[in-house]
Amino acid sequence: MDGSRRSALADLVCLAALLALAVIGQVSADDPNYMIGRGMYDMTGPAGEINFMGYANPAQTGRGIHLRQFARAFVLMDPATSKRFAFVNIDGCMASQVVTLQVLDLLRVEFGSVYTEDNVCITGTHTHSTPGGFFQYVLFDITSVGSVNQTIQAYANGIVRAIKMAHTNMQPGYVLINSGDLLNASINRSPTAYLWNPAEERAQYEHDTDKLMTVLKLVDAKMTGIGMISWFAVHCTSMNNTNRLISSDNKGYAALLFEETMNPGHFPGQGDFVAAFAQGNEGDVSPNTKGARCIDTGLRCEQNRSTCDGKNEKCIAFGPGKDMMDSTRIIATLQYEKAKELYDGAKTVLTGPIDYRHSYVQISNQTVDFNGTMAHTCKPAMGYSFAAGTTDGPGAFNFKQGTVDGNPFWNAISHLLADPTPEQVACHHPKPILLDTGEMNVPFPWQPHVVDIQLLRLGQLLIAAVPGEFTTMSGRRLRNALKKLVVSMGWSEDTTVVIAGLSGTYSDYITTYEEYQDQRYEAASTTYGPHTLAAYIQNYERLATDMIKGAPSATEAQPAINRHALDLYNYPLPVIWDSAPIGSCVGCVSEDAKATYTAGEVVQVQFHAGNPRNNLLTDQTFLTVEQQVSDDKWTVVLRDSDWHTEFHWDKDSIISTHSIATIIWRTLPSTEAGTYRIQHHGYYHPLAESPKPYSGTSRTFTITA
Ligand SMILES: *[C@@H]1O[C@H](CO)[C@@H](O)[C@H](O)[C@H]1NC(C)=O
Ligand SMILES: *[C@@H]1O[C@H](CO)[C@@H](O)[C@H](O)[C@H]1NC(C)=O
Ligand SMILES: *[C@@H]1O[C@H](CO)[C@@H](O)[C@H](O)[C@H]1NC(C)=O
Ligand SMILES: *[C@@H]1O[C@H](CO)[C@@H](O)[C@H](O)[C@H]1NC(C)=O
Ligand SMILES: *[C@@H]1O[C@H](CO)[C@@H](O)[C@H](O)[C@H]1NC(C)=O
Ligand SMILES: CC(=O)N[C@H]1CO[C@H](CO)[C@@H](O)[C@@H]1O
Repeated sequence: MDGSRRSALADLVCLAALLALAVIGQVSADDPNYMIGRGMYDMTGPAGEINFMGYANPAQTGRGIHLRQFARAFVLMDPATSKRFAFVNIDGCMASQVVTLQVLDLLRVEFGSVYTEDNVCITGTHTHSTPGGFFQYVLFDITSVGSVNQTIQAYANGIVRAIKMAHTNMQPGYVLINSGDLLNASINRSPTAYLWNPAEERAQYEHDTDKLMTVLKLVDAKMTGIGMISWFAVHCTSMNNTNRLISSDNKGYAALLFEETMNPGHFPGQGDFVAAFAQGNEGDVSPNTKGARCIDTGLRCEQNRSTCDGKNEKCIAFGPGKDMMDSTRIIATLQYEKAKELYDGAKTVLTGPIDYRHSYVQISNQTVDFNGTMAHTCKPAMGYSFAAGTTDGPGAFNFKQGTVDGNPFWNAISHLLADPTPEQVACHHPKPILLDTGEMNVPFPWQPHVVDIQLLRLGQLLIAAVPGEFTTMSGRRLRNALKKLVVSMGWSEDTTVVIAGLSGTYSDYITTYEEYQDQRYEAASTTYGPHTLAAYIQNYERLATDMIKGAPSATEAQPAINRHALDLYNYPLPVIWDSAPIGSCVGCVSEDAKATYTAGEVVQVQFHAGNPRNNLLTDQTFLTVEQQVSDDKWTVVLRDSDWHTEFHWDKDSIISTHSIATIIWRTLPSTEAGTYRIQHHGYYHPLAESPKPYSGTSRTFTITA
C-alpha cells in the first residue's frame, strides 16, 4: 500500500514537470511522443547437467534453480516515422549470434521485415550462473562439451515471446531519463592495469569504475509507469563458481525486487510492469567489493598479478555479504534502490527521432590510425593470462595474470593446437599467445572474426550495443568519442550515450591500448590485439555519422553458422530412463518435512525425481509452497522463481536412473503462521516411452510465529 501511494505521488510530480515542459514548448503532456510496448517471458534453460557459461569451470554443471531466467523486451516506435526498435535484456551470460539469428528467423515468420538485425538488440546481464552451450564458436562451447540445443531453443523462444508481448501491447506514452551515482556496489578488479592509462586522462574521473547509473522511466499517456530500463556496469558474479543453481545473479534479482514493488501480488516474471537491469562497460568491474584476499592466510594478494605465494588459485574476491547469496542480495538491493530513486525522480522527457544502425564488421582486419601511423587489428588469439581467470573466478594450472613471457610447457601444448605465425605473434605483442584461435577452425571456428555493432537512438539517448566486455576506460573513450561526434554534427549538448554490454555476438574483452600492455586477464582476452578499441571506436563513429546523414551503413555479410557441426557436437545425450528405487515411485517423498516449524526456519523436503531436462516447465514451476486456506483449498504462495525457495536436483551417480529433488524453503521471521505443504512437479522418462508429468506432495506442516 505504502509503495503504491509513493509512486502515485511521484507520478504527480512527473506530471507537473511535464506540464512545465509543455509550457516552454518542449513537449505537450496530452501528446505522447512514442509508442511503447514491454513484455517479459521465462527463458530458463535446462536445470540439470549443463555447464554454466561464464567461469569456464568444468565442475560447475547445473543442479537446479534458485532464480529463473527471464527475457525482458521493450519495443519503442516513433509514430511520426513508424521507425521502431526492440531492446531485449536477457538473464543470460551474454547475447550470442546463434540465438540472435534464431530469434530473427522466428520473428520474420510472424512479422515479416518489421524486426531485423538492424533494429533488434539483444543484450545479456552477464550472470555467470546460467546454462551455456549457445554459441557457434568452439572456445565458448568447450566447458559445455559442445553446443546445447535445449539452451538455444529455450533462450530463443523466451526472447521471441517477450518481444511479441511488447509488440502487441504498444501504446502511446513518454520516456523520461535520469541518472545518478551508485557507490559501494562495484570495484575495479584490475586496478593496476587501470593505472597504465595516461595520468591526465585518469585525472578527469574520480573513480576507477563508472558509478553512473542511467535509468529510463517508461510511462503511458496517463503518466502511469509501465516499465524501467537501467544501465550500470558491474559483473554479475556475486554467485561464485561453486554455485550450481540457475541464478540471474545481482541484476536479475534487482529486476525481481523492482517488479515486486510495481506488480504486487504477482509471481516473479509475471505482471505488467517490466524492469530491466542492463549491463554496461563492466570488463574490469567486480561486485565483490571486499576485494581479493588469499583464502589460506586472509592477507591481500600480490596486487599486480593477483597471486598468493606465486599462485592464482588462492586469490579470490568476496562480496559484501556473509555468503554468496547474501552478497547477491546486497548488490541487487543497492542497484534496485538506486534505480527506484532515479525512476521516481525522473523529470527529463526524451523527445526526438528513433533511429538505428547495425553492421557486421570484420574486426580482425581493421586499419586504424595509431599516433600518426597505420596500425592493424589481429586475427583472434588469447594470451596466457586468459587462462589465469580473474579474482572473481580464478583459473587452474598455475597461470598468472600479467604474463608476458609464456612458458615452455604450455607453449608446446598450445603449438600442438595451432602454431601462431610470426605475423600473428608480432600483431598481438606483448601478449604471449596461448590459444591461436584465429587459426583454429576444427571442428568449427574457435572465435569470431566478424562481430556485430549497433547504435539505437531514442531522442537525446544513444545506445551503443557492443559485442563484448569493455573495460571502464575503454567504455569512457567510446562514449566520449560518440558524444563529441554527434554534438559536433548538431545533436543537443544534453545527449546521453550509454553502452549496452554483451550484445549481439560475443568476442570477449576490449581494453585500452595502455591496459593491454599490462596483460592482465582482460588484456589477454582482448581478442584482436592492442588496437581493438580504436577499431571499435572508428566503426561506431561510422555508424553515428551514417545515422546523422541519413545514409545506410556498409556491412559485411552475416557470418555463416556451421549448423551441421553444431548438430554433430550437440550435448548432452538425451535422457532415456528415469526410475525410482523398488517399492517407491517417481514423485514419492523420500524425506519428508517436519510436522512443525518456527517462522524463520528452513523447510526441506526430498522427492524421487525425473531429470529436469525432460521438460523445462517453461513459465511453470518445479515446486510450489502452498498454504491451506480452508479444508480442501490450498493457494500457491511461492514458486521456483522466488528468492526464498530453492529447487536442487541430483543423481545418485552419472549412470544411475535414480535422482532426487530437494525443495528448500527459507521461511522468514515474518512468514505468516499457518498450515502449509510443498509440492514438486516435473517430467520423468519411462524406458522406451516419451516423458510423462508427475507431482509429489509433502506432508502438511505448520508454521508458528
Ligand atoms: C604494479 O603495477 C603498478 C601500476 O601499474 C606499477 O606502478 C608497479 O611498478 C607494479 N609493481 C610490480 C611489482 O610490478
Ligand atoms: C563461494 O562462496 C561460498 C559462500 O557462499 C564460499 O564458501 C566459497 O569459498 C566461495 N568459493 C569461491 C571459489 O569463491
Ligand atoms: C582485410 O581487409 C583488406 C582491406 O579491406 C582486404 O583487402 C583483405 O583481403 C582482408 N583480409 C582478409 C583476410 O579478409
Ligand atoms: C605517440 O607519439 C608521441 C610523440 O611521438 C609519443 O611521445 C607517445 O609516447 C606516443 N604514444 C604512444 C602510446 O605510443
Ligand atoms: C533442436 O531443437 C529443435 C526444437 O526442439 C529441433 O527442431 C531441432 O531438430 C533440434 N536440433 C538438434 C540438432 O537436435
Ligand atoms: C558500506 C560502505 O562501503 N560504505 C561506503 C560507500 O561509499 C562511500 C563513498 O565512497 C564510503 O564513504 C562508504 O564508506
